[in-house]
Amino acid sequence: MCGLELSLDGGRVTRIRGDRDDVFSGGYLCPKGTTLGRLHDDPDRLRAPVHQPNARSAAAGAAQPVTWTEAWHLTEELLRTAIDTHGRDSVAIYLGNPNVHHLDGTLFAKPLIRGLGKPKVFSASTVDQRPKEVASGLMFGTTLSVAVPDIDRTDLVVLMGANPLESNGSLATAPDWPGRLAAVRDRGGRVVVIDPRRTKTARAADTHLAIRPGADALLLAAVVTELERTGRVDPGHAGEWTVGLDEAIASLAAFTPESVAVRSGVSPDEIRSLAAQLADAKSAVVYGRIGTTTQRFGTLASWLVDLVNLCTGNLDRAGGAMFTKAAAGAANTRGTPGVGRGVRIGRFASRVRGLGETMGELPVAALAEEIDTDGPGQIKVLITVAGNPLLSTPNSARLEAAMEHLELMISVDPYVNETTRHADIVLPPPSPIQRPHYDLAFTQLAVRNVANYSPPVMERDPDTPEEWEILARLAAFAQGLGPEADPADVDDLMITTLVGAAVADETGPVHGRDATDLLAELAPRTGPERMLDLMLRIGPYGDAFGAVTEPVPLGLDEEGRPISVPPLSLNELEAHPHGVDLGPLQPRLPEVLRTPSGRIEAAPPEIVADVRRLTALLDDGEDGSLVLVGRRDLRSNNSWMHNVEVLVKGKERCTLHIHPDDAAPLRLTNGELCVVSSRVGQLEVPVELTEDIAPGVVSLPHGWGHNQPGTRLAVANERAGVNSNLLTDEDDVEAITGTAVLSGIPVEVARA
Ligand SMILES: Nc1nc2c(c(=O)[nH]1)N[C@H]1C(S)=C(S)[C@@H](COP(=O)(O)OP(=O)(O)OC[C@H]3O[C@@H](n4cnc5c(=O)[nH]c(N)nc54)[C@H](O)[C@@H]3O)O[C@H]1N2
Ligand SMILES: Nc1nc2c(c(=O)[nH]1)N[C@H]1C(S)=C(S)[C@@H](COP(=O)(O)OP(=O)(O)OC[C@H]3O[C@@H](n4cnc5c(=O)[nH]c(N)nc54)[C@H](O)[C@@H]3O)O[C@H]1N2
Ligand SMILES: [Mo]
Repeated sequence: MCGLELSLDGGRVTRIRGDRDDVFSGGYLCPKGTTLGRLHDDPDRLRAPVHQPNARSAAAGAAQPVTWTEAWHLTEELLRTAIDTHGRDSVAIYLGNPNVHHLDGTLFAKPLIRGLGKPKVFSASTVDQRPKEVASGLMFGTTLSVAVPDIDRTDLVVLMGANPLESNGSLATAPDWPGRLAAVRDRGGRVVVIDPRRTKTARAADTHLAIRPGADALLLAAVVTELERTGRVDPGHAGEWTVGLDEAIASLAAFTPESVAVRSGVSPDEIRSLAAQLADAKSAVVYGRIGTTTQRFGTLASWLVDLVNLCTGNLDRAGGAMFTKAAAGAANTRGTPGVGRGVRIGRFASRVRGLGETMGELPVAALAEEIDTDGPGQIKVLITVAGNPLLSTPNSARLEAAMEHLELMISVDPYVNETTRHADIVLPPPSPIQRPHYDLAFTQLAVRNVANYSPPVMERDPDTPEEWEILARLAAFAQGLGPEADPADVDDLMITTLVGAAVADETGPVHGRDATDLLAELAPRTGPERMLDLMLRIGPYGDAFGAVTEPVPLGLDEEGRPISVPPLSLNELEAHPHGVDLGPLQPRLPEVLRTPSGRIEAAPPEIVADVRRLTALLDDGEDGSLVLVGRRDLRSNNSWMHNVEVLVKGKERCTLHIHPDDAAPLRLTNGELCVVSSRVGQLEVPVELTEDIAPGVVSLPHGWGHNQPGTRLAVANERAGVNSNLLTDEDDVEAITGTAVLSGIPVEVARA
């Protein structure tokens, strides 16, 4: 989402800078953005498919490059045979994080899933944000109706379980968090960070509260109760559109600043002060991120974040938590404004453990058992797209062992890494600078309404497919259309279906128009760009294929003046390479809602039922053992940018952070190796003593643990680190969504 300015000389990137004219990022850039050229040039990045015969046997490692034509024939045959032999219900797909970083994955994962029949779908979302999506879905009606902090106008921001100064934020798209947080303080506002670690973000804040891992729901529940006790509950205009608020507040009566203090590690005075500050501030917002979602009370904590914002009158107001209105692809801009079908969960369950579905997916914590447990419906065929689950999901050792039960594995990925080394065939996408970009996912979570499109900067290598073509071909193969199947047919079918749906949609801007005319207007574009053009044109700022000719009103700017924008289409975005600014976030209630009641559901039954489990936590005395949390650092990106030298050089980063008070009785000194063990596994890692972590808590970053046999990652393998998910426990999942608990894992630490 940061605008980049690339300088090229011949076929090489010679410099990358932040685009100073970018309407959103204004020249800001993080170290990863500057390395796209190196990523492009990385000799280990696959330019051609590889075939790995016997990938999962002891004889693995014999990777052979093949031509694309060979790859299509091989893949088609392997997939067809496997489906014939084991049936469609033996097929699973794992969608990794970068699928939401480009149009191909965002738009063509669905046709691939359909083509496969009814595969078991897993994704990185159930080791990440699923609790927030479900809480938002149940409250507001669609899962990406995530209220984001209006950081540029707020007077008080409370960041929980988030370290945007290292991560650049998440579920709140805002280039330049350092600058934006500094601006809050410069204008007299305050920043509060709630994190067991004194992070870079915490050091830049006014207040840091070192909470015990997993206690966020307790703390927030006590804030609600305190607001109620002091007569400070006032939802403001959002109240008109809310049902169940009294019930929600009543369900939390047991949680008081006193009752939660011991378990949360935050004193009653600090909790009361936090509640008072939130109520007193002209505007305020609580923002919760991965520390609040990948934990035992993730959905409760995510719900409570919005409940506190609601109770203090900060939901849907400037400086509070607001809803982005994206230019394309947002479910909360489709259909009848203000009402919808809402979100249901648990419509089916996993075979072995009976974990419920969310958003059509099963929790990835159940992936290994679905592969290694015999019986009807056992997974025999696994397709991974842009994922590295062997480093990113809990109890990696079990998943690793499960691999040998697979009959076929196909990976779409640019690297032979810890996961894809097990694939029979790896199909690589083009590099990031060889593809167009529009961020369909993260524009929906942006702290300002923006739209920005960039064409490919470099041509693709001759005869290599775009990633959407790979996904479309896999879909066609799975449907039995043969090795010569044309991905363009899948694409044409998709766009015809989408246009058909648009003209049939009585609530949409092109209802009743001739589909053939619209398709002609979208020509000659194809693929994701054609779909994007459609989505923009029927979107909330769209030209509706010529039906809208006047500027589209955007509400009011920061000075209260009305603003507008020419109607959008992809042509319009192409004419504005630095992006189109659609103005500050605007109040969207009740139009944003898609709940059946047409109201904010403040007390969704699925969530309120889980409060009982939280009550039990009050009496859950701690046994004094250490608990493990994660961390991110600026020059990293989950597991996959460690092959770029400038991002990994320097001091070892994969270390166990431990407080000196905890290290002393264990006789651990800085830099020495220790053994960390949990219920499921153990590992050895260097110790780093630091007072920046709360006593009783230790921290390891994730995404390391390279140097596995058969991988092709020369740089990463030199600085392998250890895989923290050897310690996380696949049986430890959040109750409502099945999201893996990655934070607050009981561990033992000893000298190696
Ligand atoms: N212990 C612990 N575990 C965690 C986390 C944690 O905080 N602690 N965080 C979790 C989170 S938030 C996430 S999102 C997950 C991530 O989990 P995953 O998505 O499984 O892992 P990544 O490391 O992001 O791997 C991305 C893969 O995509 C490939 N790739 C990169 N670009 C492209 C592309 O354009 N196309 C294709 N096809 N492939 C591409 C890379 O080579 C890599 O193999 O990890 C989770 N795991
Ligand atoms: N540099 C870098 N940037 C990234 C990524 C990366 O790997 N590296 N990954 C990207 C991805 S996929 C994501 S999802 C985002 C995540 O973005 P963030 O959510 O900002 O991620 P983290 O930096 O892991 O911050 C989580 C914080 O939660 C704290 N924490 C752990 N347990 C608890 C708890 O129980 N309660 C509270 N209150 N805090 C807790 C941790 O100490 C940590 O500081 O980052 C994205 N950006
Ligand atoms: Mo993530």
